[in-house]
Amino acid sequence: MPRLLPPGRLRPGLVVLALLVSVATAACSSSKSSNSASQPTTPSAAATTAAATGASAGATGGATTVTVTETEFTLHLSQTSFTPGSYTFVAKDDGHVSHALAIAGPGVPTTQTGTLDPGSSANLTVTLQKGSYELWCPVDSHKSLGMDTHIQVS
Ligand SMILES: [Cu+2]
Repeated sequence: MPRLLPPGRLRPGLVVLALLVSVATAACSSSKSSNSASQPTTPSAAATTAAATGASAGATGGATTVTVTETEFTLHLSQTSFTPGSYTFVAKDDGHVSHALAIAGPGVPTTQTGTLDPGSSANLTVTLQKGSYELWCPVDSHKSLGMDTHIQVS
């Protein structure tokens, strides 16, 4: 291997380090450059199509936000009438103990937030179809204590 640097000008340790770095860099770039997905797809076109489809279907665009206020031991939803579409449930722990929010129903396997401390909140975005969905607090036995409700999407 030819010398890359005049040995007299650098301390041996630095030369070794420089060689190691260049070898590592070469190995890294050669292994990555083979056939990694350097394919810049065109998400803008897809987004445009989706937006157009949504508009023709009469959707408002983004998800509808529904606030779910959690206290001991009830759930209060800011709206109770639902049509199919995308919804973001904002779970707000307005109580004195930790809560969380779970939802399940057609097309939505059980999905839940992490545990919320009192005063905090978390989002749960799901796509609702026609049918019945259940929302509940999965913490301890809160569900059986009353933190359980069903919504009808029609
Ligand atoms: Cu709870």
